[in-house]
Amino acid sequence: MLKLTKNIKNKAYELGFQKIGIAKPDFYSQDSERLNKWLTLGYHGKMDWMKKRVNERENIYTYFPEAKSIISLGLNYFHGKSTNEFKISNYAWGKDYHDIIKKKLIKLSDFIKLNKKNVKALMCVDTSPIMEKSWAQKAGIGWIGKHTNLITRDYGSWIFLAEIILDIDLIFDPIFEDDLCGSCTACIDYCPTNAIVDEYVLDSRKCISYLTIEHRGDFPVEHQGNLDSWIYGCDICQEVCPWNEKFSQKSIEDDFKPNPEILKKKKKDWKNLTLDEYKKIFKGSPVKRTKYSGLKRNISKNL
Ligand code: B12
Ligand code: SF4
Ligand code: SF4
Repeated sequence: MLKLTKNIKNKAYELGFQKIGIAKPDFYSQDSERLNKWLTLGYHGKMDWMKKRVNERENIYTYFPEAKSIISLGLNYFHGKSTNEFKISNYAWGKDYHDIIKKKLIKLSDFIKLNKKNVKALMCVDTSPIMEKSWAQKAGIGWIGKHTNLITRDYGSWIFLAEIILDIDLIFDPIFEDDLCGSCTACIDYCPTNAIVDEYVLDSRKCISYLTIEHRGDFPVEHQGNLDSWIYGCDICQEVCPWNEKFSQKSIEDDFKPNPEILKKKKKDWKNLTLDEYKKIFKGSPVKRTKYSGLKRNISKNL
């Protein structure tokens, strides 16, 4: 078990992940309670998919009854702060992380299967109904900050999370028990829409990231014209975090390198963005999630 655990970790580092830890699956009632409270308060907005599979999200055994170990992985994507007239979150400057990470997960899963016959492995990145930040914290990777993102000591919060859940035992890492936010409240103070309604609690309906990426159709009246120059996602609460100011490291992943077309655009270029240009610039990019119509809506709300 120890040898296999070590080999898996070495392979994950070799594949380019910066962080890896192993969590013990269990039903954690506190996570379940917080998730249900969040949904009851309507903080998920129109993300009905958060509600639909709540039974799996709140209980890993409903999603994967045979779960015995959860390998939690972190990939650094940081490439700098946005200084453009219209801003796109730095996680979306390059290729879509879902595709990049999936390829790495397949390689890691194949490696595990080669070392351990008949193992059942479930790969997750973002879209699976599990609470990725909580599992990363339980795997010892970092803590959940007041802005609700998972922060690491050595890369800040600019890391994507992914998991491989196995039906075999591995050696677990100790849970990251510390909360290193201390008395800081920078993320709450600087959020332009007061979306962090309480420490560690986000109301998506007020969050620019939700509005520009997940919300379909026109914006509710109270959020008209309050996008603070963001046209896809928002990085403010992460940019002002002292842990990011101190420990951010440039990503070594070629696929996350900024597309120069995105960074050189001025306000007027965005205003005149055509469908053909959109398709060309955002081929294989996360920005395709909001579609041409969504991006045009976000641009027009910032004009
Ligand atoms: C839904 C979702 C969103 C929603 C809601 C965000 C949210 N905070 O829940 C929206 C669209 C707004 C969003 C935005 C972003 N997202 Co998002 N999102 C998700 C998704 C799919 C589910 C998150 C979830 O379960 N939310 C439910 C709520 C209840 O959970 P929670 O807010 O984390 O609450 C927990 C804690 O805050 C804590 N808590 C609550 N109350 C209290 C009280 C106390 C006292 C304490 C100690 C703790 C505590 O307990 C809760 C349960 O553990 C995950 C992927 C996944 N499958 O997990 C990605 C994910 C969280 N997103 C991610 C990213 C990158 C972003 C953005 C940074 C993108 C951007 N730049 O625009 C922003 C960040 C905005 C922000 N400040 O959080 C990454 C985060 C990586 C990381 N290092 O943490 C994830 C993990 C995707 C991935 N695979 O990498 N996202
Ligand atoms: S992503 Fe932007 S709008 Fe959302 S909580 Fe952070 S600072 Fe506020
Ligand atoms: S800005 Fe401060 S309070 Fe917010 S997550 Fe970072 S350390 Fe925690």
